Amino acid sequence: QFQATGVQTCFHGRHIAPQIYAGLDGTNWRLKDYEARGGYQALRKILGQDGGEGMTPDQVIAEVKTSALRGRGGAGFPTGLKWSFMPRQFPGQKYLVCNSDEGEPGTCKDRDILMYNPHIVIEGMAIAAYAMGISVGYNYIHGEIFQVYERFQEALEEARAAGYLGDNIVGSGFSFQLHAHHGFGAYICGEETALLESLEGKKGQPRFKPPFPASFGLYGKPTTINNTETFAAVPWIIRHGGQAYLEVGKPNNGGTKIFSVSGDVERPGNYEIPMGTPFAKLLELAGGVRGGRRLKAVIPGGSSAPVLPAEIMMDLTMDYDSIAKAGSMLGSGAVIVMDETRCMVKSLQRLSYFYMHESCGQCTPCREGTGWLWRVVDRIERGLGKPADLELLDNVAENIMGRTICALGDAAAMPVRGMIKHFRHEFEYHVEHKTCMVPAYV
Ligand code: L3W
Ligand code: SF4
Repeated sequence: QFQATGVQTCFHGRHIAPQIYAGLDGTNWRLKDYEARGGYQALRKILGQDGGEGMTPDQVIAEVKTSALRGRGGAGFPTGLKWSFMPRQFPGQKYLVCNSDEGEPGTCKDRDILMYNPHIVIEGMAIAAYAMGISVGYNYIHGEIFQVYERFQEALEEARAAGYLGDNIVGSGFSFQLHAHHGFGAYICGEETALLESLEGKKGQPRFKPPFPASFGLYGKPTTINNTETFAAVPWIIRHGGQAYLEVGKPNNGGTKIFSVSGDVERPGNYEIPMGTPFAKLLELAGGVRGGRRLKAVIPGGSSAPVLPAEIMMDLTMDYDSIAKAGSMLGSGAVIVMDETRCMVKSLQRLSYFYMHESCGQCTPCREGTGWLWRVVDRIERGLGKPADLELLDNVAENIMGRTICALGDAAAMPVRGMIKHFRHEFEYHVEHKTCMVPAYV
């Protein structure tokens, strides 16, 4: 499935200190394999099995806080802090939700985790449920990846049969029911509140925040939503300790991160490396720029992240703070590499089309603005642009940002501003010469 699309799966072995992908070979996803790798030991540990003392929910949350684990879905929000927002003594139902609605262009890490190491997500969710006193959870899986959904269902059945899910887990008295839900493929359902609406059976449109899901989530009840990779990081933290996880990465950026490297590299694929690893090292793991060409630019965190020119990117390390300081974001870790033959106008034309297509249409600046951005970039690309179009693009982007219900509006506007900031000369050339300055497109 992945190889058909030219992306190498996680078991190519070119990782650095992997925690989630460690030991995977493409076949060893079953419960017995996971247990042989030390799987479910963290859950057993907190539940006081195997002669241990167990851990209280507060101790589990404290360990996750120490680890400096940050949300792997895009925002990088501190996971331990998010878990501590959940009300403790809530009289009704609380929910735990895993966001596996991976749809960000360039991102293909979560489907790999679910396909080749599904039990690590189940264990991470069970630990999270224990820490927050939650008895029901859902994993919302992107609609277009049927095989992954089926694989996760099989893993759920194995975990239930072994007593790791359901009532009275491993005889501890703790109960957690976990279900899989198959989405329908809309990008916007990856936005956490649109996902909740969709899970409730409604049209997947974002809700206004606040209130945040921690106070008004699924069916209006307190809910914690984390990304697949975030949950997958938790068993390692519990087994080895938050401090050890923090030390694998760098301060405020604990642990490893999976990067989906695509575009003009020799070996596109998913690479798990410690936070703070130089970008140059990641590029080397991915085989370098394809055909020995010159690196031109990199989108470091999925299509919503502003593009960075090669000369800036080559000096950066792969972590939230380093990429943010350079004016972009680590996002979901999708690294899109562009070589010297790529036309930035053409690239932006495609990105703008995506956001116009995926806007849910609820708010005017996004619904109208994304279409406007695409039409202007499209006419520049086709040689019909006017000199005033660059200011117009900037103006439309500025008027979308911060004026919409969810982050999709900003995500559509930021790449436009990034492209024009760093590659203005290419847009001007298109307008003036009615053609492209990049040789491959002439
Ligand atoms: C309680 C508060 N909870 C924040 C929670 C909030 C959420 C998390 C982060 O956007 C980004 C976006 C995309 N009380 C809280 C609170 N929270 N303050 O913390 O919140 P936020 O608003 O910073 O981000 P978000 O709305 O979750 C996510 C970017 O990710 N993105 C998209 C990635 C797409 C995928 C994919 O396809 N797999 O991940 C890529 O970069 O642009 O900036 O849970 O509730 N006071
Ligand atoms: Fe919908 Fe766009 Fe508004 Fe988000 S910003 S709610 S996608 S119209």
